[in-house]
Amino acid sequence: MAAPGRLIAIEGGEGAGKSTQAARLAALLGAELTREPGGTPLGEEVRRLLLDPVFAPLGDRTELMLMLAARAQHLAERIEPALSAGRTVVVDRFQGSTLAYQGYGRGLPLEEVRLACRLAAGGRDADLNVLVDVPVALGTSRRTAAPDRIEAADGGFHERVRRGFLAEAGADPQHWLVVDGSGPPGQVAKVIAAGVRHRLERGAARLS
Ligand code: Z5A
Repeated sequence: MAAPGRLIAIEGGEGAGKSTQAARLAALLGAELTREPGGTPLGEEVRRLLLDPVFAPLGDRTELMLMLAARAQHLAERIEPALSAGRTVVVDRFQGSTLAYQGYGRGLPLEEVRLACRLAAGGRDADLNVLVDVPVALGTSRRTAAPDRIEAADGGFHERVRRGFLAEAGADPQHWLVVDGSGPPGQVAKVIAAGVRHRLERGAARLS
């Protein structure tokens, strides 16, 4: 039987360059690449509902529960089978985003959000979270389309999200790697690759 694979989450605010970096890292590691909300047919449908401005304003707890419903299905259908088969999975956003957006950003009590995450994910969390950090204004300036429902929240919300990510990373440095995302994509990718390798060699997480 294969040794279980490892789950690496790429996190950050809007326009940080997460999707770009998640794709590069997955290619480098030969890992499975997926995203949240999404990653399964049901999850992608939930994502469409979550991001559609037509549903604004959506209740904060409704938003949390939809994010977590998509995650539960993602884990059951895709992530857990891949990890069990010994594959490394790179996921573009995971639990760190729920804490940052629904906890710090929306203001839901953090301990309730943590508990709800544990319930939805059966206790599964990323072995390593890579936070691609950029100032909010830089992330917003990289927007190429009309803002979706969550992007359209005010600047104060996005500042709280950024502070939330940094707080979570600062509180658990063993499971978080913080990378400055303001340089060119190739340069950011090199820093992530070196940081992930270093963590894996140190044993904080292990590649399959
Ligand atoms: N959300 C949540 O609230 N709770 C949860 O639990 C989860 C998610 C899981 C959708 O996610 C929303 O879901 C998200 C949080 C919420 N809402 N917000 N805001 P998403 O990942 O699809 O949303 P996003 O952050 O808005 O994606 P994004 O704007 O596409 O950002 P990105 O993935 O960080 O960046 P990118 O796609 O790699 O790049 C964006 C553009 O910048 C693109 O034109 C690139 O070519 C360019 N780019 C990328 N890197 C660079 C660098 N280094 N320099 C210059 N330009 C760059």
